[in-house]
Amino acid sequence: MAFPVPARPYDFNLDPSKVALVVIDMQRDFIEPGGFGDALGNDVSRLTKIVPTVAALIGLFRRHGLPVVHTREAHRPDLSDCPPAKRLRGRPGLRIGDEGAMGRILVAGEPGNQILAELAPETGEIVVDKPGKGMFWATGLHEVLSERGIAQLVFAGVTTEVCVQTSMREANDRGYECLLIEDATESYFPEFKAGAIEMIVAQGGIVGWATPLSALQTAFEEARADV
Ligand code: C5J
Repeated sequence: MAFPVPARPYDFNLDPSKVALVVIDMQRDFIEPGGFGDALGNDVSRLTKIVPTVAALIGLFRRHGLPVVHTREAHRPDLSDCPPAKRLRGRPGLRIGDEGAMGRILVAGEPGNQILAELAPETGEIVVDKPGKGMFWATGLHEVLSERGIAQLVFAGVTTEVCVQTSMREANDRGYECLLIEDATESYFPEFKAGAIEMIVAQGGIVGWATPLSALQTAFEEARADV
């Protein structure tokens, strides 16, 4: 049975029979020192801080037997799915495909491309390697979710204004209702995180809803007490 989750801009009506959790790009390249995010000059410690919250959110979905999707920003080793416009952008010390401290940057199968051990996918969970910022571009994920009757997505991961927001916008256009867990997402830039959340919930939830993990946990507990 669906139940309300207090959220902005108004309650999110969560239906456990239709919902999945999506954890975006919690991979070593973005979060650990020596990875791609670090090479771009970012303070990765901001991202490390959300790991316990993301782990608790994943645990909540697993305890309720609800589906969990994990994404990685990952390219094929021959980089045939990495447009030159993406590889050549900016002036980083390391580019996509270059050898870094944790193997080749953003290349599938490399150590730096792995999801953090604390958040590792369990057998049966969906793992998506995405060559773009959005999780639907060139992944076939919409078909997989549609087959399972998923119509609502709860979002976590990094970074809020890049891959998380892009994926939420893509999900919107495909008809999903989207709830972002505010303390389970992070950006290298606090003002970008805050701005992205405001953009998502503005205009009556033009992209979706946002709420802290505690509100989701309480809503699950109250829904169970009502049964
Ligand atoms: C970026 C991401 N920031 N996962 N990727 O390039 O947000």
